[in-house]
Amino acid sequence: MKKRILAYGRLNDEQLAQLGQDFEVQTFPDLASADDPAFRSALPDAHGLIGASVAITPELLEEAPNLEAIATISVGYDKYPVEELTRRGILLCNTPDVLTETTADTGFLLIMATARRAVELAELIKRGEWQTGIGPEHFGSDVHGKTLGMIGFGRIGAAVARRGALGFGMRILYTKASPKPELEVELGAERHEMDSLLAEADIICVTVPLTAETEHLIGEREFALMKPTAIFVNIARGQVVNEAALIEALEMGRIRAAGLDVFEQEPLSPESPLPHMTNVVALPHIGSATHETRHAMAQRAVDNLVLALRGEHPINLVNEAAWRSV
Ligand code: 8YV
Repeated sequence: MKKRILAYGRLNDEQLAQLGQDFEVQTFPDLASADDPAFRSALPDAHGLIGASVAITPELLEEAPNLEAIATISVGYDKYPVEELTRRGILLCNTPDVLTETTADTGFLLIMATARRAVELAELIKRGEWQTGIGPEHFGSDVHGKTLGMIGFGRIGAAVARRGALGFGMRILYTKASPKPELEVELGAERHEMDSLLAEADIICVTVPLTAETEHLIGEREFALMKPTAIFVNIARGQVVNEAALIEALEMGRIRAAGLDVFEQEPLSPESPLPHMTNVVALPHIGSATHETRHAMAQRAVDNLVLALRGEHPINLVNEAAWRSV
């Protein structure tokens, strides 16, 4: 009997056909919640899951005794109970590398848009308020030559920093548990303690993964350490930042502006003041959302799942310990 896959991510016909060669595939287009009754009732016979839209809880795993592998179409895996998956010998595969450059582009898009007030000033034209030359009340601040503080210096953080150092002549500071000597040579990056990075950087960009240690890493104390002219950009996860503290820092003018691709609650609640603030550029989590990159991510997830269900080592495995127990 063929193994069964529940596919709730956006896969194209060729990708579905690739899965269909060896496996039985049941699709759940636009699955918004794991509580969906059809999805729930399919779980007991599922050997593989592929998608990114829903959180997989330990309770849900109770209903999936045959599950062997999950391929998430994302690099982040904060929606998955990794320890529990490992305990059960279920492989968790993600999609690093293929989204690095696109997500770094999004970081720079937010840096540029906030520093140069692009969205706010585009709105001004729409309102028919561009009557005379733009005056100092609409001036932005330079990006080139400034100091960029990276909170997180993994693949995506390094790609943002590379754009800053090589394209914009920026000085790069970073905070990370282990030093990155090769990036210190390549980009002249300087490793700092968090507090001195916050105090020295003109632009601060968050790229750390969400873990128990990074939850609310940036809050009232950290915003207070930043320059009043600081621009704060988050392309990681909303929960890394205490959003109430961020709103207050923006409202009180403790920092100048924020560029946000991620929020504590997604989709963002209609009550949130953030997208309405003139000093905020808010995007609906588009970090990796280009045709090319989403295609590459879906393909990587398919390849990972095919390998995992064939008993071969997937290209990207989050929980290596689960492989050893297979
Ligand atoms: C995706 C992301 O938008 O890969 C990640 O971790 O945050 C984004 O690239 C998201 O996970 C949905 O696929």
